Amino acid sequence: RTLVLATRNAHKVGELNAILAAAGLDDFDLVGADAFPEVPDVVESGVTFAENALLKAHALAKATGLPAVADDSGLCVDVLGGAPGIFSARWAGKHGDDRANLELLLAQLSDIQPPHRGAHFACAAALALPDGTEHVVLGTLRGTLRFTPAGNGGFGYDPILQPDGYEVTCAELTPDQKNAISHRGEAFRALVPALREALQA
Ligand code: ITT
Repeated sequence: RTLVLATRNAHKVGELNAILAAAGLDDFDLVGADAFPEVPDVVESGVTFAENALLKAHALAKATGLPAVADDSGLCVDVLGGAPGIFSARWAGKHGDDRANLELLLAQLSDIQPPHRGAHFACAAALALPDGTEHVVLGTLRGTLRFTPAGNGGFGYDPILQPDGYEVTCAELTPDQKNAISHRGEAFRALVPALREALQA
């Protein structure tokens, strides 16, 4: 059985492989969107994580005739009213420039003192089937934003988010530790029953 992963973000692919394998879902081939270069990227025109995840999953399921999963995710900062949110990957202008995005955000928050530095990661995990059937679930990870980055693990804003109940940032956790508590782990574990059904069909 083949499941198509509607993402070009290599960090997400790595985390998803580990999350789904740990959930006991390892009897299928996970193929990335890069295996279908003829399928154009969708415009992420939704206004929520769920809408964008569904747009990405449906586009690939329709184009390939295979079940497709997508992840739309980001960091939502309390004092910024939830920004960067769905714009997290291009907050500083250039899509996927993690370092610039993180530095701009830290600069914007330089005057904000605890306890006003609360934020959460959010992830919408979507599954779409070629017949148009869809499932979407959300996961979150709540924490506090540091003033300076710490750690080399993970990606994106991981070096500045310290999860509630931890003294380290997400980038200082091991991959397994991060996946066990992360927004992505929570969302994709909730999607597992629908994934099993789709893969057995
Ligand atoms: P695809 O659309 O191809 O999946 P993308 O990187 O464009 O890849 P998104 O639009 O969902 O994906 O943006 C996700 C951004 O949110 C990502 O670039 C990070 O800045 C941030 N982000 C998401 N999950 C994160 C995590 O686990 N740790 C740190 N930052 C994360």
